[in-house]
Amino acid sequence: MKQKRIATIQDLSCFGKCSLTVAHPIMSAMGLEVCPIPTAVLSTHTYKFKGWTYRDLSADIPAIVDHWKREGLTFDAVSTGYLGTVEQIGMVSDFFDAFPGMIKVVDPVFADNGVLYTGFSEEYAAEMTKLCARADITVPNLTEASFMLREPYRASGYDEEYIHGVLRRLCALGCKTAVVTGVIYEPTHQGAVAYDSEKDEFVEYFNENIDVSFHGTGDIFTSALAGAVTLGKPLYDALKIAVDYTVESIKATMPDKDESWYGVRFEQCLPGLIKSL
Ligand code: PXL
Repeated sequence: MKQKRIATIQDLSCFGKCSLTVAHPIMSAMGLEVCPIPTAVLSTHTYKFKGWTYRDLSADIPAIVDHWKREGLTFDAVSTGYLGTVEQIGMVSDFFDAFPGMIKVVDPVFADNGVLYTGFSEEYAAEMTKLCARADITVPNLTEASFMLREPYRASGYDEEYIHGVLRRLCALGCKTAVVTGVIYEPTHQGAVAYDSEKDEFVEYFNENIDVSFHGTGDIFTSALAGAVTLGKPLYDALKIAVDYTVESIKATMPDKDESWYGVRFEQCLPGLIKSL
């Protein structure tokens, strides 16, 4: 079988495992040819670190895309994550136009725990919502979903009917499949729930709920999910692969609980991820 090729558009944070430093190794380990477009270079990610550097690479993005077009390259899929600016959201949208027919996975990455990430505005959230509407699969957490739908954020105390409603309303914005992560119906279990609007079908997968918060786990989940979908896995299998890998990575990091914001030990769990394919 021909090797699958995925483009991934997000920042390169030199320290603190997230965005490209997790997406690239994870999807490579899954057997994909990974073609990164780094949107910015930062000395660290922006969560808890102070005084980080930020080199905006926006000007390079259209030039890279033009060159790829001239070379006649094609992609089976594209996966996007943290982007710095509204302008970059427009560039990703142009990338979608430049290479039609790819599977488009968009993780909005602008908020968590009820609030926007540092440096992000309501305007950014609204523009990102439009990009998610163009996706085959969008992967918000419940905070991002609430911003996208302009509904109040519910941290807990919701039920399946509420989550299914959120997913239907996300797909009504335009995306084919919506996946919400971090769903907890009962305190012992956490997982992801998806709605495939073309099949009018809900799919869910839960694993144990480990009551800790580690940085970068959203990017790990989305990388494994995008990799699995690009390999042609059905939605349920892709959710299971991504949830189980994220949970294993969190478990492996328990000895580093006090540095949970550096990122998780996803590297030592790669053999298990490969076996799960
Ligand atoms: O994990 C998402 C992410 C990606 N890139 C940068 C970040 C964050 C979250 O804080 O700061 C630079």
